[in-house]
Amino acid sequence: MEEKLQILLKEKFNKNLDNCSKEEIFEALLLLTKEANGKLPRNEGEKKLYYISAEFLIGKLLSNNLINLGLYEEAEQILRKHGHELCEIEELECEPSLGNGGLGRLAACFLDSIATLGLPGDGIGLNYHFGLFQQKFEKLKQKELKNPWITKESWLTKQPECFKVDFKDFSLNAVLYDIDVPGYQSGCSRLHLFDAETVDETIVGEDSIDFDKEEIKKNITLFLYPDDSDEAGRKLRIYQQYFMVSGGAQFILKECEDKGYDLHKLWEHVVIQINDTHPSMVIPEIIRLLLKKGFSMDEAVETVTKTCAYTNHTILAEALEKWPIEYLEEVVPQLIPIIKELDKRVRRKYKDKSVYIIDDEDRVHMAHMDIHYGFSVNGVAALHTDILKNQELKNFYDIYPEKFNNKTNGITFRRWLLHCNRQLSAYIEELIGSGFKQDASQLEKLMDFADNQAVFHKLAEIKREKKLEFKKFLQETQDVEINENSIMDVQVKRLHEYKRQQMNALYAIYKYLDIKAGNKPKTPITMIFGAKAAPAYVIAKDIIHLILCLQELIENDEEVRPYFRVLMIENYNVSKAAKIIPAADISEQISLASKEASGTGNMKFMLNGALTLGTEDGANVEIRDLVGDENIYIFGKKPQQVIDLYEEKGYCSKDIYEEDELIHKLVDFIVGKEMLAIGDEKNLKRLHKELVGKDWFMTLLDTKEYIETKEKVYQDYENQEEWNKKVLVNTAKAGFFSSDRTIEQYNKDIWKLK
Ligand code: C3B
Repeated sequence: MEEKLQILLKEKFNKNLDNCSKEEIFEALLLLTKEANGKLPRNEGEKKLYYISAEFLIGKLLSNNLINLGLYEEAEQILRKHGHELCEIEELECEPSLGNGGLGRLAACFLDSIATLGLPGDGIGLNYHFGLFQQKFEKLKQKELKNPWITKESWLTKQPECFKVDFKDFSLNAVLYDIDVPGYQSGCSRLHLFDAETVDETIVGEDSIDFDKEEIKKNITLFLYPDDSDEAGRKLRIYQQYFMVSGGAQFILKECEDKGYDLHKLWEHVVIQINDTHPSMVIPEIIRLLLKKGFSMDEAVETVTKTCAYTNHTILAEALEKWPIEYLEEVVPQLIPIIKELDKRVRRKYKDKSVYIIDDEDRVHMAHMDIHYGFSVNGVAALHTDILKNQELKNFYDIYPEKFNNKTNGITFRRWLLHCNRQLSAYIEELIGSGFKQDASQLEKLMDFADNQAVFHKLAEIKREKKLEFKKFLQETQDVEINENSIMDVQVKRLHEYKRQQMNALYAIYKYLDIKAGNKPKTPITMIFGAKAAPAYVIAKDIIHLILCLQELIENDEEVRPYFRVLMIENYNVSKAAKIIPAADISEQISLASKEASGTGNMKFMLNGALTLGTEDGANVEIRDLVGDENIYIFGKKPQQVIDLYEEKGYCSKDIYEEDELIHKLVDFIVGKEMLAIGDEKNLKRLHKELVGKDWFMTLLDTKEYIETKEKVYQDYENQEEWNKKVLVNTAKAGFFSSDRTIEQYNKDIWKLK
């Protein structure tokens, strides 16, 4: 490898490892890695999976590729010999921002596992030039900027194929850019990203993410989920979705025909996993293409239904897409007769209006189309799937019980342990050998050390080392200094009211006032937030403002600051997650029970030895079942209680606010004189009004119990021996949450690939 690197440096820059820059090493390593990826065998078979998703939050790739190729250690040693550090080189890579949060990151973990398990399967998505926006804090508020990540040294390889995609008034050529996905000591899969050559990056200014939403040819793949608060934004989203699925459908059929397979037996050679409803138009699009090839409608419908499977990732109404049929008519009129025919077939069979595809208001329910015309419907955690079967999609479950199944999410341990926590990974290897790297369930062997003081001690030492690394990173990037001896209490995830960052902020107010009243915590506490809010989500942005105001208040308070700090990380993304999670002691998973479909951050924290403080929601429930009640902190109302409250309209935040003195005080602090002296009255008052007058996600319902439980967690931290025992159990029991397990289950129950 050293020789190869030297040759590359010589050829490209006329330099060698001793006199080249970090940037030059990065480029040479990228070329070397790309070449090594290219030499891997493609995972092939009689039947192939296409995972279609509007998001693939892949993160930086260099180090993970090196790990999977088995080249990381060698590269590290060679560079060190010549005075370079691989961990510094990897910082130079731009992070592709091709996803929002959990759903996109899950898709990336899945590709890693598909490749690792040697399954024939690829991803299909879009090549957003500016991806998800970059977040800046200005005047204690979120500001959005574009996030260009494609450079000449990127992983994308342009393919010769291109496909014509027709819209009502014009057509675009869908060009393919591919990224190789090497498995861990295995073959290779591929991520295919569609793009249009007409896209014009110059229509976006330097200082905002505004652009003309109606210039579709120029903007189609500029941004991920542009602000869809207005009609032009929503239509652009339909353009994007159709661009992806039409390109994807043509590509899939072409691959199938090129291999000489009969399209009448499509399902024997192809399975399409539809990742949430964003790619749902692939169903009518494939039908349309098959009709053009001479299929009868019955044949086309049967073929597609045996080929497509749908994953549901949320029960939030706002995320279950329903497109007005007139929008679809304006963008893709060719699909309308097909969608109407699909709806007609449903109406002929079922009287129950709630299962129709087109409703009384002429809106097309994308999920309904997926369920009727796909062969599998899965939720992403046991609780979530139960809620789908018994509540949200009950009427569908009654019709098609055989289609419903659960696939609890997972994460790739290559990125979320082997790479982000090399120290912990090395120590685990010392204790139980290297088998866990191939088979995560072997982590369970750590239970043999559940009473071993020396092991606890070492785990604590590694945690402190990761805190120090994180401290250094923050110093360099955000110019703040944190205390490595403090408890790191972390909530990092997208900002949404149902995830209840506002409840954590209310706790921060509680703690601030408590310290002011003279109750100093034994061990200092650092509360860390990281979250982007959708640009048009007003209350979410108000919550960010509140947190930044609290941060400011405490930073300037000499009395409180040594004991308690609030810190919001700017532009939280995959790379930052990899630095924060290994340093965390407490993992905040405090969504309103029943609302978080699964969560995957919860799994990353657990694996890295942080204890969960969470509600009975999503995969938290499965974490608790695995580690036992004594190794997790669960609080709050249960899912069924919450569901009942919604159904009976039995929740009134104002009553709690009026009746509970403490809650009243905490909520009013938001608009008290300290805060108004720092923040923007308009934002703070709006948030206050929302909490008292509406509080749709029931923050105040659980606040009291949250405060009590969190106090207990901090107290328990003081007994380090007991604490580190819990830490060990959490890591030991995390094996179940490997995405390799998840993918094996998808394959066994749904895909059936060889
Ligand atoms: C998320 C859910 O909110 C998470 O609970 C879940 O763990 C992940 O998906 C992965 O399944 N989700 C998301 O990130 N974006 C959506 N549009 C819908 C769900």
